[in-house]
Order: sequence, then C-alpha cells, then structure tokens
Amino acid sequence: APRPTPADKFSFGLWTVGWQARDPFGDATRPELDPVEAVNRLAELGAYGVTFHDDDLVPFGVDAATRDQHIARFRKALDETGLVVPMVTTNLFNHPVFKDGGFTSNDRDVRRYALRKVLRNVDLAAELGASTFVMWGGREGSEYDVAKDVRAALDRYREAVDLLTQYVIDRGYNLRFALEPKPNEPRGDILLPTVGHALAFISQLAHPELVGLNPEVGHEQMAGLNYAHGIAQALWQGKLFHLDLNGQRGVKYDQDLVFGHGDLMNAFALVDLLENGGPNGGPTYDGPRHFDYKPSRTEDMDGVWASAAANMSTYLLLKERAAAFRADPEVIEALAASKVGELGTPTLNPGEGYDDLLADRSAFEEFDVDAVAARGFGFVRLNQLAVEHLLGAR
Ligand code: 3MF
Ligand code: MG
Ligand code: MG
Ligand code: MG
Repeated sequence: APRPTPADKFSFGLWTVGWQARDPFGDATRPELDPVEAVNRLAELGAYGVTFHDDDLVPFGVDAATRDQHIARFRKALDETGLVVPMVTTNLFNHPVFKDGGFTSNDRDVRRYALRKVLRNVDLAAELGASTFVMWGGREGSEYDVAKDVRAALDRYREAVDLLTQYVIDRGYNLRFALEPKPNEPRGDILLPTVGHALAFISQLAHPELVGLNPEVGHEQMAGLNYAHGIAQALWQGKLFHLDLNGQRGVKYDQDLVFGHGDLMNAFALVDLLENGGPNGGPTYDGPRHFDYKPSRTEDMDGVWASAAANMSTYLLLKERAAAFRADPEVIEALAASKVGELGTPTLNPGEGYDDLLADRSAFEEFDVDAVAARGFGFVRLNQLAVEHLLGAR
C-alpha cells in the first residue's frame, strides 16, 4: 500500500486513537494515551495534522496553571514533529452538566457556561493556528417531544453561533466554524440531524459566510443518506469547510469504523469527488482528510496504530483506483454513452428564455417521446467498470 506523507493532509482527532473503548455495555479495554505520544506516533505514520476537543488535551476542570502546562507540552510535541492543528473543537457532551445540551439546554445558566467554555477554546484554536472550529452538538436534542421547544432551541442555537462569529470577527481571528450534523446518539433526536438541515440553519445566521459544515460519513449513513451526495451538495454551496471520514454499515449505532470498512463503493465515489471533482470534474476539496474513527474495542495498542494506518492507506488506494478509473478509455466511452457529461450542459441555449423554449417545436411537439423513453442509459455497465477498478481487476 502507498505510504502517506504530510502532503496528503491526513489528520486525526486525539479522541480517535486515544479512545479507551468504553461503551454503554463495557469498560475500557485499553490504557489512557498521552496526547504527546499520539502526536509522535501519528507523525511517524505520515499524518500531517492532529485535532482535539478541549477536554482531550486538558482534563475538564483543572486550574489555569495546569491547563497551561498541558498546552505547553503539546505545543512542544507539535514543534518537534511538524504536525499542525488544522481544526479544534469543544466537548459540550461529556460532562453531566451538559446532559440536556450546551447551547440549547433548557437551563439558561448551562447555556451561558457552555458559551464561556467555547469562547475560551476558540482563543486556544486561534493561538494554535487552526483555521476551522468544529461544533458537534451531540447533546443538543431531546428524547421527549413535550420537553423541548424546538423553535426556541433553534433560536438559542443561532444566538450562540452569532455570538461566536461576532467574537472571531472582533478578535480578528482567521477562523471559520463548521457544524457537524448527526441524526441521533447520544440524544434520541439531535438538532441539525443531517447535512441538509444544517445548511438550512446556516442560512438563518448573522454571518453565514463564517459557518459551514463538517459532515461525517457514518452520521449521514445513520440517517440512511448518501454521504457522497451530501458532500457534493456541501461543495456546491461552498460549505465543505472540513470533514470526518470513517466507516459505517447501515442504519444502526455510530460505528466509527476505519474509512472504507463500511460502504466501500460510496467511499470510492467520495474520494473521486474530493480528488477529481466527481464525474465531470469541478471544484475539489483541499482541506484536511480528517479521520474521526474509533479503533474497535477488540484491538490492543498495536491494533490502534495499525487501524490509524489503515485509514490512510485505504484513502490512498481509493485515490489510485479512482485515477485508474478516470484514465480507462472504456470508462471514458461508457461515461459518454451514459451521457454523464451531458448533465454539465445547460438545459437552455445561451440567452434562451421561456419564449424561445415555447417556440422550439423539437422540444415538445416533434419530440419523439417513445423513442427516447425506449433508450437505456447503460449505468449498470458503468458501475460494473467502477467495481472492477475497485477490485483491482482492471
Ligand atoms: C460523535 C462525533 C464527534 C465529533 C467531534 C468533533 C466525538 O459522533 O462524531 O466525535 O466529530 O465532537 O467536534
Ligand atoms: Mg461521530
Ligand atoms: Mg461516527
Ligand atoms: Mg465526527
């Protein structure tokens, strides 16, 4: 498998390789991981970046001097390895105080505390040179419809994001926010459950230009949705600020498998989209290829590092396979036969309006509906070529 280098822009959350594998039914199966050790090992494996929640780096509730010590050790490890911090995020879900949410808790004092916690971490993000601040509102939601006023909660969510964008503007930080949608888990229903809901929410903000998305593979698939489609729309709207790559097998709990260990065909289409701009080219994604996965509970520490490497090598293999697919003359011919490129042609002629369309008899009166309806598109043949490239058979 190809060896990753920092030029590939792979990044990992401290909470991924550092996950001790506690789940609702069982205790930790692995020891704690020192963030400095995580930085060193990730750098050795060829990663370029590391990301974290405030509480991953600095234990919740420690005094200011202890906080500074943790940050200083971490910075030293970054300087020694050359690893960068492209993204920072805040944990508003672990501590019991956030059991009904942070920005949208029914308890106003909790909401004020949550904002203070995030503002403090926004300062740290800026200090460390991060350009994206991710917000996953895992506890922003409910189990009981009668216990949460969703419209009021969205008002409070907007109030929080508007305060944060005003703060980065006033401080002159080069930082944008990325909302991470998820349909459920840990709450029964989470607000902003999908890419589409989050995009609609952003349109209601005071500074929509400073707010985009951090979509996660598994989260969209938990809602039964097509991740590559969601990413394509986020790119189309200029809102793909960051992303969380991992694997998920169907509509069930958030599995956080290694990238590609879930829907591999969709991962292939995704890498093709990120790297080549998809079927007809177009804007690609140049941000970090960030992994938000969990090394399975069955793995020991060697297995943790093997799984971290697996994310990167799967991505690079898919990138190779996508390039081979694009270069194959038979694929080029099949794409043309399927009219994939033709979708890039505007439906109206240049300067044409509805009057011209109404006057065009070939578009309607003389259009041979039956002949066109009888024609196949050949999509299955095209997809089989993709499968053969994916399997290394071409
Ligand atoms: C939960 C997640 C989160 C977010 C993280 C980033 C703990 O399903 O995906 O990971 O990605 O909070 O902000
Ligand atoms: Mg997740
Ligand atoms: Mg997940
Ligand atoms: Mg995530």
